[in-house]
Amino acid sequence: MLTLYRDSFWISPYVYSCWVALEEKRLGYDVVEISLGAGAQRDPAYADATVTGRVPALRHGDFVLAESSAIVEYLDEAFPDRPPMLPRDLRARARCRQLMSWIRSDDTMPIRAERSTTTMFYERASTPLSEAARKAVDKLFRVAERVIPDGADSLFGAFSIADADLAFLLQRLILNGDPVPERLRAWADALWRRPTIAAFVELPRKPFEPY
Ligand SMILES: N[C@@H](CCC(=O)N[C@@H](CS)C(=O)NCC(=O)O)C(=O)O
Repeated sequence: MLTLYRDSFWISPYVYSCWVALEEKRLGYDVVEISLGAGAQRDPAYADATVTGRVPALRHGDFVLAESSAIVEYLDEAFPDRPPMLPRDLRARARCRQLMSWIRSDDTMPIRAERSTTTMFYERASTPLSEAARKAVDKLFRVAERVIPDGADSLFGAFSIADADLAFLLQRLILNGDPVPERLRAWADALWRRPTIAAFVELPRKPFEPY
């Protein structure tokens, strides 16, 4: 009943969020590759079905949805008996949504550009961070310090998709050898060992072809 449309190299952070949510919920699903290099996201059938023609997308029966945050929230609501990916508490859920949006916002763009996901799963970055990226990193550390409770392994008392998203952003730096405060590094490394997340990291990947 469920199909995840994913990028060819498993390097999309947005595919990652959806895949982790599907795995955490132990939902059965098929996977269909959309080759961004070949422009498959612009194929009329895909573009029409997803409305916005972006990857990832989720098919559930005859309903197709794009945008990773919308997909994860849909999965929570469509399968309420499975572990939630957003906290059930009203304010924690709002904070989780805030972090999901912020992690995808312009504030983090220099980090995402200079420590792209190819540097996580293929070849490490070879250039130091620019001034703009260092400022973005400083803000990321301030945000992470505020939201990660001391000694806790998750932001809201149980795993949520914001844990997965924030750990992924921190791992862009950690994996590339950029300095990260010890508390944040330990937190992100512990999440990187979480079975669903470790399974994503270890997915077989074909050789990368730039697109
Ligand atoms: N905000 C979207 C971002 C999705 C996104 O940027 N997808 C990229 C691949 S990682 C894409 O579809 N690029 C091709 C295009 O926009 O034509 C989400 O959270 O799902």
